[in-house]
Amino acid sequence: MMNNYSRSVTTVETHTMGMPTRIVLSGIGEIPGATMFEKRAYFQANMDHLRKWLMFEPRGHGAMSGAILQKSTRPDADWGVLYIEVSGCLPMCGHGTIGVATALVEKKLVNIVEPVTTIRLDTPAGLVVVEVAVENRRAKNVTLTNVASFCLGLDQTVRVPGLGELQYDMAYGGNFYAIVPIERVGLAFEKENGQKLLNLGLAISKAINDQNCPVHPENSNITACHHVDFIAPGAQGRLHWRNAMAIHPGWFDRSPCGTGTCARLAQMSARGQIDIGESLINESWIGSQFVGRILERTKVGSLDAIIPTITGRAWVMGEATWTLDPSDPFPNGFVV
Ligand code: PYC
Repeated sequence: MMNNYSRSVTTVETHTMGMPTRIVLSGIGEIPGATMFEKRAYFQANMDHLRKWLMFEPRGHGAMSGAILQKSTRPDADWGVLYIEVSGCLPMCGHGTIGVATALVEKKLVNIVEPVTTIRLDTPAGLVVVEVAVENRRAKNVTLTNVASFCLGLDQTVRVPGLGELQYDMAYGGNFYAIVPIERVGLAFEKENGQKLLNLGLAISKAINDQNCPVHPENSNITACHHVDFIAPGAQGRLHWRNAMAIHPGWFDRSPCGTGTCARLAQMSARGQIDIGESLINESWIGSQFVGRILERTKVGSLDAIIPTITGRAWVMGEATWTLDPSDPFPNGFVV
């Protein structure tokens, strides 16, 4: 017990295009497991109270997200990362990776090279290589090369209670995404429709998981869809899109969603709508943007896949020490 507190954790607080990442630097220790995927499984089974403590109210909020730094489990990476958020532990998180890379540079936790610092991250979904533009020791734009992303199925059909039959595409970019043109649910991309879109997103992902649950072809432990991507055209031509990313248990990503942008690139590639080297401008519910590109084509099992890159930026907002008083009635936080 330190200073009468039963727990003490230090964090760097960043936001990536509006979306927070609370990055744990110390206080959690080494999570057991030989790989980051095993560490994620151990954490989910034995340490999930720490996620709730850091993500839920009153320390977090309904759209909170974070990352726990670990020693890398592989010789070719600099740091290991476990992604946490209100919905659980993600295999991979794009905005979180941009936040982590920015914090590693600004806290000088990697060897800094100007104008570009390369950081190799060991994530539960695989190796993610990040290039951070650095000027005068400060992080600017971040480009990450994500894990192989693929389209699992085009024109899938699901019966959604209260909505009827709905067609969607299912794609993976580090998490599974159901991609739905917003007009199919009869709503415009307007703030006033936010709650309706969130409710529909939850109903759609539940129906998909009940009727046609997606499973990663190379890792059957990566399964289920907790993200529904309602898409609408943007104003700047065929490669500018807006997205309302509805995420379990009921919030929109404030960033354009990095893994969602990768899934969208894979789905657009499967539809012949984007080619290697072209730039997709993906815009979030709050108007912030990532640029996504296809670096190369590959395979995941027998499926056509792509290696995508995402470019965005994060800002350090502060640092914190989070403590737990043994008499605190909400040691695991709460959800309203
Ligand atoms: O940026 O990959 C992402 C993400 C996933 C959930 C929230 N953000």
